[in-house]
Amino acid sequence: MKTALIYGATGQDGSYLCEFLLEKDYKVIAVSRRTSFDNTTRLNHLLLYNQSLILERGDVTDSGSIYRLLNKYKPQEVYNLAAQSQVWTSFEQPQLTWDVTANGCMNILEVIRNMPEADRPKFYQASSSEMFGDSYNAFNRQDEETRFNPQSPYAIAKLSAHHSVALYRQSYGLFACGGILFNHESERRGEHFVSRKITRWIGDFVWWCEKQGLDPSRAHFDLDFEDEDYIHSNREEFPKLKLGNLKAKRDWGHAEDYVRAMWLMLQHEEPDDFVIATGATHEITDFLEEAFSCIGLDQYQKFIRIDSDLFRPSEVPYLRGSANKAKTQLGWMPSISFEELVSRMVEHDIIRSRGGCLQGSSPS
Ligand code: NAP
Ligand code: F7E
Repeated sequence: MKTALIYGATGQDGSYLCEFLLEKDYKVIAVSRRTSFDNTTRLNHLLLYNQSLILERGDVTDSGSIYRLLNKYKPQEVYNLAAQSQVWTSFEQPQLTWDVTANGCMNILEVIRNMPEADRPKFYQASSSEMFGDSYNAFNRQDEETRFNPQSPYAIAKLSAHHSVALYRQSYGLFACGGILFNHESERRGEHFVSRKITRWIGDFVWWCEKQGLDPSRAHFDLDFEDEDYIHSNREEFPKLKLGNLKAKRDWGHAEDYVRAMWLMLQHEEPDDFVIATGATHEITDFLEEAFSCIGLDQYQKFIRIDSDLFRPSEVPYLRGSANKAKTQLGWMPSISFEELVSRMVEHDIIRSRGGCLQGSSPS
């Protein structure tokens, strides 16, 4: 039985990766940082029934704890998904972002480098399409050869970690891979990312309508006042969805597909970097249209407000990846379409707002 150790196991990708590896018969060490409130909501459905999943406390900013865990379990594979992963937050907390997202990776690499060669695990680093910033190639895509031009403290920290992985691979012969993953979402996505913010709002809006006996797809609302912050029914009001820049384009896939790619990278004969993306790009407005259409509404414009505070000091305007290398060398292909991704998220959040209990879902 192989052992894998995951930093960032409590996050969106971490929970899907735990499921994936358990299905492949791994013993999985899920590392979670200490918080004052339960942060294992996305894992609880697995922790309850699975003997092969072990929860450990640890933090990537604490080298001693990394040393302790890697030497205790001697895993064959280590996945570093830990990060301060919100781009917007990285502008407000750049040093924390650097400590966790850049130094955290270096701390793990250093522990692995200092292990006896026979004990060294293979290492996966969660790199990001944000590293490309505003750069793309002659085919209007980003691939492994595209120049990096990071546009946020988050992207700078990720690029530093990405370069560290390449350096340790070349200099010390570590089996270390950088997965340059484009945006991937899911029913377990953090609630401050734009996709989930939209689908959570829709879930709450549907619930608000149902409470009053209204059909959300029918025009029961007073929507004449587009500059107002609230939607009015004859009895109650509901806050509109506040968003920032709707013009940015993202290449969105589903996290379930993307964790498979992480594992495939570590099964490849040579360590390398790979772009993982769907190859399609959509504006935030496309996501809105698709999500609102799931509840029979075709005019999302009337339900949202643009909030200038949500614009970033610097934006990544256009992401569209080319995953040809992963397709040919790893046999990886995405299986979940943009439309399916959006409808799964909307459906999930409607049930959740109604008070339904869902696997791997966060409670707030
Ligand atoms: P996420 O949901 O925000 O998960 C991040 C994880 O890191 C959480 O488990 C978090 O713990 C943990 N963490 C934060 N600080 C830590 C620390 N000091 N020590 C140990 N763990 C710490 O992110 P995700 O969407 O699953 O993404 C996984 C990784 O891929 C991240 O590194 C992200 O930057 C990167 N990435 C994501 C995307 C995407 O579109 N999702 C694309 C490219 C790259 P808590 O649960 O306690 O907060
Ligand atoms: O923003 C715009 C925003 O926060 C997407 C992380 O997983 O993917 C993610 O980073 C776009 C941006 O994700 C709101 O300006 C408009 O253009 O969902 P997001 P992100 O910044 O692309 C990469 C690959 C990662 O590596 C990151 O870890 O949507 N946008 N209005 C908004 N974004 C947010 N969050 N909230 C809004 O209200």
